[in-house]
Amino acid sequence: PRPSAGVLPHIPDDLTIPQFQLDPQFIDQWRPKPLGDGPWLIDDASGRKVSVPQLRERTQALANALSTHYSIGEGDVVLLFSRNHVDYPVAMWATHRLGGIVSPANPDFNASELEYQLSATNAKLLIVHPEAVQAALTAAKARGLAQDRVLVFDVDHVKPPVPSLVNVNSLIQKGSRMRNVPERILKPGEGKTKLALLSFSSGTTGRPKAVAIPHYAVIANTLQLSSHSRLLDDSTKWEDRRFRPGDVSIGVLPLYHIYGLVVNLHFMLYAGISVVIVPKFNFEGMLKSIVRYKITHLFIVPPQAVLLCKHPAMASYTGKLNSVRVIMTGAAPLTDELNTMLFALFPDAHIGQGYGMTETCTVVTMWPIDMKRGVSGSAGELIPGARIRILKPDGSLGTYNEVGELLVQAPSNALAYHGNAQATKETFLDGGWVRTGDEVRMAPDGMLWIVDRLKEIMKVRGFQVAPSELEGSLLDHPDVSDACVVGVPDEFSGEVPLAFVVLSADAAARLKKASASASAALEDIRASIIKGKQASKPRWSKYRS
Ligand code: AYL
Repeated sequence: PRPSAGVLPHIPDDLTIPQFQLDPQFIDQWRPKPLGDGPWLIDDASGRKVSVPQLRERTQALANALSTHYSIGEGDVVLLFSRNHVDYPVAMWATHRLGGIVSPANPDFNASELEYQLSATNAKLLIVHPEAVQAALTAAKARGLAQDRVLVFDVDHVKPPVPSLVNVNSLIQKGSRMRNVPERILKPGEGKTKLALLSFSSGTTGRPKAVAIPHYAVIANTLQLSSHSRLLDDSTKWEDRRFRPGDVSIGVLPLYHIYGLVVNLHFMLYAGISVVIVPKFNFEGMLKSIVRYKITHLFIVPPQAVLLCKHPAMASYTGKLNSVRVIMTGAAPLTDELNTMLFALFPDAHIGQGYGMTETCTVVTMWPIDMKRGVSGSAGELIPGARIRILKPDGSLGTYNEVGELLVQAPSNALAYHGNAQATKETFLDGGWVRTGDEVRMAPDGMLWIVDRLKEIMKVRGFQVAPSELEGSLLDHPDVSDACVVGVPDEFSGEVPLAFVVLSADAAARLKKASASASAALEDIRASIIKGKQASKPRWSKYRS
């Protein structure tokens, strides 16, 4: 660490996430005093605010109902299949209060993708967004889960397609009239192994796997970020603070992904910063909300930076976005060009990158907080508590300026791939080191540069895409006998998949015939053009199929 780096405080290993995040005896002990009665979670569309004490009450009430009516308890997995929602954290923390584990899923999954996650986690209950009900019911049925194990978040003006399903709000009402169920208390040290989350990641290869994340990991990363950003250091002047109680961030990142969940929810609330909860990212909607809520903090992925730099709607927002003081991108590389454009667009803001992965329960490096801007192109410096090794291709350890695979040891590291000993052995090494599959170089000034991705995974709009999963889908098609998927660069998405396929003999024969007809059609058209006549429609349509 540089001499000016933050000091890591004690990381409690006997607290659950909701105790740490919601209970005044813990949160008030460490975090800076909030301003007024904030921070809040704010529903983007309605502007409805929920304070931390209200979150605590709703969490307790839902825990009462989940325990009494659904018998959720020690070790049970609750799968959240939803867009962002103000009750998303309530559902998560209620499960934690009961000793349960939360597995967050991408709300755009189809029924078979969800079924895979349900089966990998052996989930007992699904809490879903009304738009995701159909897929949830199909997947639940395939897994033999009864329909009444699907609960629905309440969304104004959106009626769930199956009215008989129970909604979360009514359960909270019921639970608030019940006697409080006892909460799960951890023994000293137990936080390091007691699972809180099963988040999905492919790691270095193959299909997504359930990453076993204990309570301690989320608390650790929150405190690491706090110390990196000098949140707990009273000597940092107010004007120099990047994160101040009373600030407002916008939650356009999905909460089912670790970046949104840890950085934009747990770290923000801990820092006393409110979060505007946005169910679905929409660029012009985000601009309107930045103005409406005077947003100070933007946590985004590079494609959203592309929009900020290049979207035509930005023309009508000149001078209107100056409430924004901090912009952090992460989850995929940010090009030098975009970095420079962002600096020009927000000349007064602190702008930089963070780097990390689901397996390290989020942030490993971040731009140096005492610098106004990160070094363009660099992922920043290690945050307190994180240690790295650089493994050179010959198997020896590298030093500054040498390129090799990054290994990370951090208090926030996950424990394993749940139920997958083989994959665990390859990624979670002895001594608590996680293999990242990223090729990096550390400059002598402590800045980390991500040089390349050694692993098979591609990053499409910041999301992991496993080529092997797409190859598997292609191989399911009767006309395909082999397939290979690679990533190709794309200005907006970072990367997009490109598939090469070998057709089955039968399909190849059909294609040959079709292309012979297509060439004949083209010949006809060319001939007719040469003759100065337009190709007649009926003749063309004969070949089109
Ligand atoms: P997962 N630059 C280049 N590649 C990156 C960066 C970055 N700044 N951040 C993440 N990646 C890639 O689990 C890298 O290949 O991320 C890494 O192994 O979906 C992979 O993404 C991890 O993919 C932040 C903001 C961490 C975001 C994140 C993303 C964590 C989840 C820290 O400050």
